[in-house]
Amino acid sequence: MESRAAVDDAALGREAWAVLDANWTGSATVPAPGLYPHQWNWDSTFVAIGLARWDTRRAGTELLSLLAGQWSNGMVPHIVFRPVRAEAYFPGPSVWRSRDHRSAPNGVGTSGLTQPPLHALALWWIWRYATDRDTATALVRRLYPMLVAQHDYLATVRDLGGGGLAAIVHPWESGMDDSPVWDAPLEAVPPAGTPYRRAESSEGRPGGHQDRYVALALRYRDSGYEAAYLRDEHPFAVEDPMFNGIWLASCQALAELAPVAGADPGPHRVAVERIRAALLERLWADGLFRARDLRGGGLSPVCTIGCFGPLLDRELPADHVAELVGVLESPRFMGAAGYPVPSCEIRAQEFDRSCYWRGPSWVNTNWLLRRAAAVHDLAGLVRVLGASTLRLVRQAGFRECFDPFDGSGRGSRDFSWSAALTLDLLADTVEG
Ligand code: 2M8
Repeated sequence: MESRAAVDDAALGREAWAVLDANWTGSATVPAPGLYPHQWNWDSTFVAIGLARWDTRRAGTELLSLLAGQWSNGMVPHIVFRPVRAEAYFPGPSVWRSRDHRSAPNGVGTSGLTQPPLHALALWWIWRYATDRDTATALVRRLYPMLVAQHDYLATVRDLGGGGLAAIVHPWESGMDDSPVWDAPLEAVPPAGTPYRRAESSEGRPGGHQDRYVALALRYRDSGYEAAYLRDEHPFAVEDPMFNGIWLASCQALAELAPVAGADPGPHRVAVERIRAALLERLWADGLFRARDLRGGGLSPVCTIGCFGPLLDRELPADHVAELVGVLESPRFMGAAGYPVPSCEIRAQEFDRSCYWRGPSWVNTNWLLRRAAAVHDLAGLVRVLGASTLRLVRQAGFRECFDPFDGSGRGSRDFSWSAALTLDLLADTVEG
């Protein structure tokens, strides 16, 4: 494979900045040139995290422009469309028709789905590492009520199982679109019948479910994005451990940010306890957290990177932490991959080293697991995850994802979260 092993930290940092600058629109960062010409939700949270130690104002602008797309019911959409090349990505604004919906913002087109709620953790990161304290304080005060509204939406409209967790209603909401965890729940979704047309390259994407992705989006849209429809009729509803683990970590972040915003941290602590109890009661089985299909499928038998999401909870009981880390470090995940962490258990029938979210290693999930290791004081694991992630980008560049066995890059080049999180890892390395 293409090897750039000689790239030193300073050069790597400069290359990362060049990618972020090239993908900067003036108010937000697109995930990659060409393939993703709009602002994506969790991509922007990772970009904000990567910028946090270097440029408070730009990190804040990234989050603010995303939240300009927030719906009045609190939902933060998974895509905020740019008017330029609006239909260059499918499904574009003409499919989602957010402008026709009373809860959607005026003047900006968005999708009707959400993505993992990492926003409060990203804001905490900006606050924690601020280079400009006054800007960070103003930012926390401005964003705090928006994030409270986002969390309220998840706790009400999205608690479709009634057990205290938020359900995703489309694989796109997980951020791990093609994960084999969604294969079984998607079986219950009748395909749209209209062929999925994707202008861009689909290298590394499984073909099987595209029609069902579109069908799900259209059904939800045609219901008027109604909460009652989601509860009673929508055929896809899954409690995902990564989505909920991220939500819990964001509740912990809101509890710390609340005093900065002059608010009471108490409700966020209550939410943390509720989500943790629900994760343990509803998703824990056989030593891992597993996705629960609320439409009848029960707990997923497939183990993926998503199973480790609740490790982000710094108060997760120690025996659960030990079991999870045991699996993570075993040959099922890190132990048999030269370039960890594979997005799916290697021994699983569904594992595919080259297919999006079905095997490749990703910089963002590596970063999340490294953060999880840090909150549990697992210094060795923090070091390994940081070093192996930097080795990936040093050797193959800021690719979208990587082959877990030989480290070669897959998907888009000049991918924003790979570049941004490299900046965060480099800063940590420099700090020692
Ligand atoms: C991928 O998802 C989009 C749909 O949202 C797609 O496949 O077109 C995923 O990797 C997702 O996690 C990411 O946010 C998005 C943009 O980078 O691309």
